[in-house]
Amino acid sequence: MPRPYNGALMALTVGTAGHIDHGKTWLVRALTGKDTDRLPEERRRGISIDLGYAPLELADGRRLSVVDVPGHERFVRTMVAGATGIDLFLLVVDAGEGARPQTFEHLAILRLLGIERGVVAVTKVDAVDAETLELVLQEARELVPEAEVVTVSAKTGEGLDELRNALGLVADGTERVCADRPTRLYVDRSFSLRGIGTVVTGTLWSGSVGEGDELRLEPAGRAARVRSVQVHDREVERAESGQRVAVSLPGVERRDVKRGDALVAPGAYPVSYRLDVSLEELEPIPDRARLQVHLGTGHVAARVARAGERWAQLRLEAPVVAARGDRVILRAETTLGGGVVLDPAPPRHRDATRMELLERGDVVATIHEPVPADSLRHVLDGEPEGVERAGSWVFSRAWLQELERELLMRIEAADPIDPGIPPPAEPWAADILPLLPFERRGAKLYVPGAVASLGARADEAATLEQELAAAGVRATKVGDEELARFLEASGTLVRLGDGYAIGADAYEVAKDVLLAECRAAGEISLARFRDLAGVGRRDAQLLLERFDADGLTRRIGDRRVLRRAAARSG
Ligand SMILES: Nc1nc2c(ncn2[C@@H]2O[C@H](COP(=O)(O)OP(=O)(O)O)[C@@H](O)[C@H]2O)c(=O)[nH]1
Ligand SMILES: [Mg+2]
Repeated sequence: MPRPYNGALMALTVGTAGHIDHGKTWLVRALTGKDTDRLPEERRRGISIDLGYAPLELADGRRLSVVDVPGHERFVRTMVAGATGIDLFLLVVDAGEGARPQTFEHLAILRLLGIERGVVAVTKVDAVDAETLELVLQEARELVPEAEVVTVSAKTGEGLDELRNALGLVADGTERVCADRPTRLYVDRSFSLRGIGTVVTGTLWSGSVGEGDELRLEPAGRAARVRSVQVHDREVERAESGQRVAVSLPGVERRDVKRGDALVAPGAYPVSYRLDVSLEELEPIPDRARLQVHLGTGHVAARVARAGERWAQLRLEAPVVAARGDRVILRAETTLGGGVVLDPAPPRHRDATRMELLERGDVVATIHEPVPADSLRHVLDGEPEGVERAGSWVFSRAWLQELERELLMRIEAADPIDPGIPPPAEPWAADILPLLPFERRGAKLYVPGAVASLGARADEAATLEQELAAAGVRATKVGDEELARFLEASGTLVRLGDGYAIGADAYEVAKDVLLAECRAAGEISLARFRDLAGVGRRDAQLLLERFDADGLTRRIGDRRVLRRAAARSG
């Protein structure tokens, strides 16, 4: 049985930074005895979660973990991936060369990620004269005024103790700020081991992970059960945030998980195509700029929708898992800037006012129209206060009052002949409309007790009634369908097909003709009804169709018979 490993000892991680060939890897090797460029045995086994990581013993026995990243591109990736796992920087500057482009860019990225504490090592001092060294030291102090600058040589070992002490000092004042948040780990590698299955590695950003945990791989939404957990190559019962871990997920296929995926507590984080961020620009980032958003261990193409002076909505080509407060790095050819996530699953519209409120932490003030209560979990700790709730929706009192006013205005503008309006079709309608003093009748909303009235159409109605009376059983075309419907409901007329109508009395007359003939002869034809009623063929046809529709008659070929109910009654 492997001895349980107390990972807390490794809780603080130092990330190296600096221009290529300035001596980072050599310095890490001199400090730790571990060559982070060459780990052939572990590489061959392909299971090490510690690639690039080396333990650093301090004079007082404390240990730090140093991560050294080969190559410029991998620096960016690893820094963002470790954003909550890297606590301190070790910026390495070649004493013979001074700061170079990647020195500046790495420093900018560290600042964008909020990694503010660290040490500058001016190295290779064995190879320069005092004058050169003094110039480079001067430059380093100006570049990173907040950090101690130490001179070292990996070759001679000069200054290594001072560097360890300096790292010990900054470590003293540093506390890890995470993470009673739910479990989140971004996958940096995944592989398959015989007899074990799929294993993923990464830095545990928050929460903990232990055997038997039921987690989820996002954005695919795939369930993942944890069989075992390793920290620095040793089995542990439970790993804590900030640690580098390897998690075996036997139920997951190797091809179903890739770098950039997030292993999270189910439902704890949104999966989203949009991020609202507050921007920090190294270069001006224009509206609609296309760039890469680096977040966690992945990056995704995005378009920038700027809002106000300092905010933007990042519209992503693929969904990501993020949380409020996450840092992102924005890159094209070079690093353009960074951002702090204000809302990891914002509404579709960019809204500078909302972003400003979110940045100030005034989440409730951003709530106006209904949002799913669920969506607030990601920007709010605890329950929202001072807002209204209905069903699963949260909204402001003011919004509800506005809605009521608006609906009332629309009802007042509705045709008095049917003084209702179609209700809002938004998903919240079913939960929220019952709060308002309206009455639902059929498909429409009315003021309670509202009755239809002719309003301005009274004259029109009177004229139509005269026309209908004069026409008798002959059909009359009625252009105003609403008026026809109203007059039918009030018992004045009966509507026929094609926009025709006849007076209600005439309809009764025609019906009597039909009933009498059918009872006598058992059936009636179109021609016979036409002759008996004394109307034209078209009107006869329209009337018979209405009788069919009223359930009086049934059509058989070109004849009609009474339905049973009609045959029995009166
Ligand atoms: N003279 C001298 N050369 C060094 C020292 N450290 C590194 N170098 C040289 O600089 C090269 C690059 O160092 P390396 O650590 O690989 O740089 P990295 O790209 O920053 O990791 C090495 O191959 C050495 O030749 C040092 O302390 N003194
Ligand atoms: Mg290196």
